[in-house]
Amino acid sequence: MSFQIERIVLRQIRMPLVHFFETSFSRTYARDIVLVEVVSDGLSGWGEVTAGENPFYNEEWTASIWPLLVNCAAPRVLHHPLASATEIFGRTAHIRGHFMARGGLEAAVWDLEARRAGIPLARHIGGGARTEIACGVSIGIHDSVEQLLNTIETEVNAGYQRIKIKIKPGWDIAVIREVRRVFPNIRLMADANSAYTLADAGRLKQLDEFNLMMIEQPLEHDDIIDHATLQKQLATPLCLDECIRTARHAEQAIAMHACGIINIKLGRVGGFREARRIHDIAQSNGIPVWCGGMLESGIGRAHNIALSTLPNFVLPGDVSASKRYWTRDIIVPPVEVSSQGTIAVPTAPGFGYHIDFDYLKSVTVREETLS
Ligand code: OSB
Ligand code: MG
Repeated sequence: MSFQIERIVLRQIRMPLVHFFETSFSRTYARDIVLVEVVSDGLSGWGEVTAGENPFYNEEWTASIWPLLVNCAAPRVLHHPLASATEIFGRTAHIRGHFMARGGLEAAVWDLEARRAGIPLARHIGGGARTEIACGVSIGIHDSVEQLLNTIETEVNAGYQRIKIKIKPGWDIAVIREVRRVFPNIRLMADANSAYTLADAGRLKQLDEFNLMMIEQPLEHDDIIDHATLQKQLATPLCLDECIRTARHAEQAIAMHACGIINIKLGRVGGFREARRIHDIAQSNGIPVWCGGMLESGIGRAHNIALSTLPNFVLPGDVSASKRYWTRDIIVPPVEVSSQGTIAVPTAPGFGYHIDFDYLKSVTVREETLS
């Protein structure tokens, strides 16, 4: 049964992080997040735009989202008869890049469609076979190794199934050596967020001795070819994040043996349609995937849980408990992680949590209704 989006409500929220999060490219103390609500026939679907506060992870940032959605994406979606949420990706495909802005809108329509069908989002996207997902944590760069070891101990004791630490030149070999000395048996990986070049191959090769599950995106954010050259020199599998923006990129990276693993982020690839295509291509080539995170509020977190129920999400992802980031989340209940390091997949229609409208209102700094 076809439907139309009658109204789109954009909201920007501002929420402080419990603890700053530092990557090789920046330190974040508070998040500025754009949320997308789509309305049809008295039902709402919700999406989250996963762009950061600065255009440092990729070219998008909080300030680029609003004009992109208002001027370019929303007019292509409002009041058009839709047979299915899969059409949204194509309706905005004339826009070059800006996958996070488009993906937030796309995901909202998937959520709406799941609610119209009265089924959980996980099932609606073709997943939902699992009742729980496996969780890891992403741990930022700390001021000292001692503090980092404390954080790792906290997360291991909380039950998380793998630990990812952020690295950059000068916060890499010696730090990982110390982490391995103290935690010889944990499932451990490192994420460089493009902080190295091929000239650092010798340095990266030294990481082979630490039995890492993978090294994530060591080289340029838009590179696949140098990663293939590097992969030949390393025993440790590379995992690609930033440079896999489309299914075509995934195909090319796999064909070139540029990686052994792919991190799929819903926003980075423009939503569920492309995320599923990348998932399927990886699966048919024997490449495992896992779900990455972008310090999401509960809405983005819930979408990541749904995505993680697809069958080839076989490695623990970066989808973790709300309380690691927020003193209070905008959804109720917050996302909780069991002592086994798992999240129970919600069974209610749509993304499966309730929005805490009182709290949402109190953190909203900008709102606009498009109709
Ligand atoms: O590369 O995975 C990344 C956060 C911001 C930008 C990039 C990345 C990250 C994370 C955080 O690693 C994962 C999370 O949301 O917990
Ligand atoms: Mg990453």
